[in-house]
Amino acid sequence: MNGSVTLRLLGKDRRIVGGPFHMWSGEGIGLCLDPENANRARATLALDLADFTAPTQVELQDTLSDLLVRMRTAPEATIYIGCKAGIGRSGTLIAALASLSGLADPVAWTRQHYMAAAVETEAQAAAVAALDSGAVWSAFRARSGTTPATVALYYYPHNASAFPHMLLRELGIPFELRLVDRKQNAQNSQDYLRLNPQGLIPILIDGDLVLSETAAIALHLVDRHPECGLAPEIGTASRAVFYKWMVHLTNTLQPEILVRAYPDRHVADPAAVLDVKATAYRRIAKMLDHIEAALGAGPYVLGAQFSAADLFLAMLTQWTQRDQGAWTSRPFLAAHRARINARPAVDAALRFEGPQTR
Ligand SMILES: N[C@@H](CCC(=O)N[C@@H](CS)C(=O)NCC(=O)O)C(=O)O
Repeated sequence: MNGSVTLRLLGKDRRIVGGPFHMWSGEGIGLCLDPENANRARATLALDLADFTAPTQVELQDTLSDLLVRMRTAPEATIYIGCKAGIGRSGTLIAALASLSGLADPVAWTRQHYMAAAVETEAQAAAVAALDSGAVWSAFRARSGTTPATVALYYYPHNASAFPHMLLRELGIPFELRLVDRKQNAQNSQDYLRLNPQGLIPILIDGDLVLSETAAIALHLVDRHPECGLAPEIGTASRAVFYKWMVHLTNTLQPEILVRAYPDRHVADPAAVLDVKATAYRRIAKMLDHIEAALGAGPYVLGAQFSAADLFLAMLTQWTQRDQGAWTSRPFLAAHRARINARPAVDAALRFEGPQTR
């Protein structure tokens, strides 16, 4: 049985054919997943998996990063992924590639577009769900010799830096985190003010570049790493919609949440603090209603395609957690937040930053 799909990887549409590996013609890139296959010795790449078994995360990351290296050097090549019948193990690797390309529900997508019976066991589906794309990109860079210089992010847990922190982990690039200890008012220290005269977190250092503004940092990072596909291609309608959401989030919801968090900065009369807070909350609620309606079943901000805008939204919904029911009463936002937080790279960032206390 054969099937084929097209997936956008490394900024290009790639044709991926799956099936029994003995049917691979020898053209393009051949990935063999069946240790007993008659064609195994001719394979470009091989991962020996017994029938009905799932790859470990390390095996999956190694194999996918090797495959990406081959795709990079042979941009026009068809990729043939095969095992004994082309259903379970091959379906798993195709679903893992779909996940890497940012598609929502990659197993369901693979069953719909490749083969209805693809991905045969729960362990195979779980391996796809647990895939850490940042780890794959990082391994890909190490293997292709394209590892970028380390960037540094000045952060404080659960501040606006949380979004670029999650993004750096999704991109899988080497980075350093530098704590700006707000408990010690370090954002107003001489050293920090030299980097950001506004005394605001975050700042990204990339070579000679010192960049403030969360949204600008994210746009810079996705542009520097187009291979990761965390923003649609420049010049397309999807890219325009991506810009719309990035700008919308940075100039509506984010500043309004800051008003609610620091109402005292917006009043001359301390007695007005509660009113400012209540008004900001009402405005936040309206903005969340708008996002809830626009997001719909999504499941992502851009629909089927995961992007950096989802990390931005996830950070902001996280910030509204103190407003009882702000997102729990909005099912699409609640599902979005759960979906994004379950991503291995996001989970690693959140665990690093620790529980949000405010
Ligand atoms: N528009 C800026 C806002 C940054 C911002 O307000 N950061 C807050 C933390 S979430 C901060 O550094 N506050 C320190 C202070 O107000 O003293 C961005 O998105 O980077």
